[in-house]
Amino acid sequence: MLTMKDIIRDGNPVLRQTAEEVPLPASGEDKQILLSLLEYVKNSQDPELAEKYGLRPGIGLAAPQINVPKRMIAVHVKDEDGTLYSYALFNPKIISHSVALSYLATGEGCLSVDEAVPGFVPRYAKITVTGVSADGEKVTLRLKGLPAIVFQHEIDHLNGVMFYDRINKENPYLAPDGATVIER
Ligand code: LHY
Ligand code: NI
Repeated sequence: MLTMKDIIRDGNPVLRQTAEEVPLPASGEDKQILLSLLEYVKNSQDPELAEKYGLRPGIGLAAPQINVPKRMIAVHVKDEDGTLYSYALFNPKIISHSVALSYLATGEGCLSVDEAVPGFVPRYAKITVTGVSADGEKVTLRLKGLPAIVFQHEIDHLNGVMFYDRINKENPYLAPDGATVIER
């Protein structure tokens, strides 16, 4: 079971690497790693388990954050209607996206970044993501709102990008033109 001591912190070069594609069909070891990412996120949202093991609550996690430079992510989050998006994917890819942008009103945080970094993080408002589940099924997801933001945050980790790289340096709270604000 993963805990905070397994999570690599900002400054470690693994977070700036481009992660490798996972060869498919996945090995048993890669499947285990993938499922452990999802398990962390789920456990971290359970108040008893989070307290017991000192887990910082999260809605997404990427393999480089546990020192595995491979293209794997997990997301466990509800949208504004209460629909749960719970996915663990190998080789997730944004195959198309809107021109329109959105951003979280509260900004973003990261399980690998201990301090808060203030500012809006521009993201695509809508994305289509493909990937492969732990069972080897091809998955295609059309996402907007918070789930779209989390997937973009996690896929960024696979490309060595941190959320604060996307914050405007001169004016961190500059709202992108015509962007939708997302409350969470
Ligand atoms: N997890 C963040 C978390 O709190 C993801 C996140 C995304 C937070 C968007 C806030 C906004 O679950 C990670 O840092 N995973 O990489
Ligand atoms: Ni992160």
